Amino acid sequence: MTDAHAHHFSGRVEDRRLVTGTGKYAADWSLPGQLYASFVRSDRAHAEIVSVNADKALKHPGVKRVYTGGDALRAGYTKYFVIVNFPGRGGNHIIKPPRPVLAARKVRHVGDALAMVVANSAQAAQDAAELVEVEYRDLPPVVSAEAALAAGAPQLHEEAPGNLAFDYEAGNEDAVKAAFAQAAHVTKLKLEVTRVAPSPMELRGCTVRYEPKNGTYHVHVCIQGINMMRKQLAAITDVPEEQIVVHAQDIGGSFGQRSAAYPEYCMQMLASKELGRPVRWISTRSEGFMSDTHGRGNTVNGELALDRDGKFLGLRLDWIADMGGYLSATGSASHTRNPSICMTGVYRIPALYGRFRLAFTNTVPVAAYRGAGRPDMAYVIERLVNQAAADLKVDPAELRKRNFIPKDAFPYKTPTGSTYEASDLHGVLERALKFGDWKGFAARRKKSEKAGKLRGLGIATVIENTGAGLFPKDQVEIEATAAGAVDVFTVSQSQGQGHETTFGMIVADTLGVPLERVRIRQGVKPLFGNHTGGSRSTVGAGSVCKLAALKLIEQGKSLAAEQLEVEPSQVGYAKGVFQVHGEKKKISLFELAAKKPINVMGEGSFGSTFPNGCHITEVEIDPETGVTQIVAYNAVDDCGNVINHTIVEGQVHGAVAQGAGQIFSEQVIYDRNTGQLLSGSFMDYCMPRAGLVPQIRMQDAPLPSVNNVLGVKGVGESGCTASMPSLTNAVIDALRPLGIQHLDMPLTPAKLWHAIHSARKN
Ligand code: MCN
Repeated sequence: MTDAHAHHFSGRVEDRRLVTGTGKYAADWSLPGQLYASFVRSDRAHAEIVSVNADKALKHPGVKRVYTGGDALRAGYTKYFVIVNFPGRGGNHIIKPPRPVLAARKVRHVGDALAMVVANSAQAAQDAAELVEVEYRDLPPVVSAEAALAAGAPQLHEEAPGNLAFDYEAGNEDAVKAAFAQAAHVTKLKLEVTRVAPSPMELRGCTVRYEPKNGTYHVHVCIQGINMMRKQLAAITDVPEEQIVVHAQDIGGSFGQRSAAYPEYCMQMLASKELGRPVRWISTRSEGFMSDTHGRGNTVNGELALDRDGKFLGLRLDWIADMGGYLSATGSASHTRNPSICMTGVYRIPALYGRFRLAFTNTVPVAAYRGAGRPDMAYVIERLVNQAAADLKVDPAELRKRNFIPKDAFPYKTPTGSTYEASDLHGVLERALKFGDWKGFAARRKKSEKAGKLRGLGIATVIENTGAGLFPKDQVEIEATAAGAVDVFTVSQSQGQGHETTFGMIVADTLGVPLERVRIRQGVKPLFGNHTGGSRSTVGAGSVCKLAALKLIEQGKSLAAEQLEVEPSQVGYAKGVFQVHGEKKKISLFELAAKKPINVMGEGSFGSTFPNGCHITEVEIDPETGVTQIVAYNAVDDCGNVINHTIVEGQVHGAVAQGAGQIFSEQVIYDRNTGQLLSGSFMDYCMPRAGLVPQIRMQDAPLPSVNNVLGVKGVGESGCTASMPSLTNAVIDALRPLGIQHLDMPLTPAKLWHAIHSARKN
């Protein structure tokens, strides 16, 4: 490799390892003597299991054992963990129907696993799985949440009458009623936030080894953090957390999807213990589509009340979320409390009320997906605001300005109980309007018109909460080693976010040592702390990296003082060297560590931070084909102090691409009559291509958070939150002259072509 290349790869610490094929992913764990599992999955959306006959499969060469739902029931693996631990409307509690880790009496979605074959090779396991004979008694399926909640719908779980898993509310219903009674105008929209398949590059996989000596399960799996995985596996299997060791090195993307302890892993635990050998399973992509959790899936009726001057008076939402056939750990919180935290958006809206109903349907369970409810909420608010601007014939940027929470009102307590710590919404908007040349749009639209194209201008001004988390504090351990390295131990887990670089930078900067000396070690020590999700890692674990490094300096000072034979108070520290004030006597951090490693534990807890931003976009639609080109994407984001701009920009690019993918092409589709998954491969599930988002320009507008020592706000998800409404607003802006007020995502060429042509006929 030439120096020029070496320099290129030095952008992120982890990149050389990852792009030279020396990363270690779930499928790279290969254990001596391992057996292979393959799952038999339901080909029906909803059915009773009459019988499962494994006779032929058991006779297949190499097969060790076939497990069925009865084994899952006998083991008692029917409970699970969900984050929702708060009551809903009228004090009701979330309903958690039992879910045997292999379906026992009923299957509830296509892909529901009902048997597991364990064999000497993956091939034998797969072949034998096809020999398992299942007799079903079909039941009518229901695949949309609205239909599932309607009277007379097929019932999924006897514990959940009417398929209602949870009825949640936020805000004040009476205050909203009063606000609407005062309104000069009410804008209404019914909005669909479609169901999507997160589709990380790495396939899901797990290898479990049971250690009989101490009753410990070693679980090698793709995760977002060891603690969340252990907590869930323990909840399902009743194995104490201390007896579950989770191993993971590199994760090939997750986006919320790898946070769950999936049923397969629990069956592998059972089998590895019983068979006395490690059991490995690596998903195929088709299995992934029907068993990895999906994201979003919300149907929302929204109403915004305004006064004569265009001031927002109240917002009312009737929100129905599709949970799929079973509750996932994160889906229920992601579609109730999460969106309600930022229900006021960036606006001063005195009265808010949202009712959130979670429905069971005969589909794959839904879990957190990049943004976990916040993009959905931002989409709803920002679509309503643009529609209100159109209704009142006001410039959408102007309407926003009139309603922004002013800078001097921060910290701002919202009607749903959040406290936004610090934002400069007008400042960010003004910058974005310039960056996106808002004023010059009319001329550009004319030019497009001449070329026979419909041009639209989109805007979204959004805010979301990042940070906090399930575990009330984060711990980080730092050790300056005899070998001259600084090892940083954390239980957060990068899935592509570049923590080895940014956490390394935080520690290196605080200690004043070169970045090359710092090594981030994820999940190898059982510390307390949160997994990587909710864009919380930098706010949480990142801040603790700083605190721990400061502690290391303090501890180093007393050790240096002993060596230099002075009082600790006489020792100063800079750039890796302890020196006596006003004297030449000194010792370096690594000289000191060479005598004895210096080890400290840092910890801290930090509240939510509220990153915000304004994304201004432009699209050009060809009315002859319905094809949309994103011709400009200008993002201004306030994620507080920026640790590494390139990484932040990369996070925004990636999330914008995911948002654009959902708006223009991605969608999980089930057949309404049969419940079959129609988008079960990349042939019919349309991932965004690079050409969809040709150029994203991004500017930082940092206003430091006051909630943590780094002054950071999270950034990992904000690109989804802003891009979905901004791009939709751009498309609708292009179509509005034809009388089109709204179209639901995905805005495919076919959908746009039909809309344009039927509008022109009328
Ligand atoms: N960062 C920074 N300065 C800031 C804020 C963040 O330099 N002010 C850096 C961080 O140090 C980190 C990255 O940006 O390297 C993202 O940080 P943060 O916002 O703290 O988010 P997390 O690290 O907690 O990542 C979680 C977030 C989520 S919730 C999803 S989903 C998501 C995402 O990150 N999944 C991803 N980005 C992803 N990126 C990749 N490549 N793969 C995924 O699965």
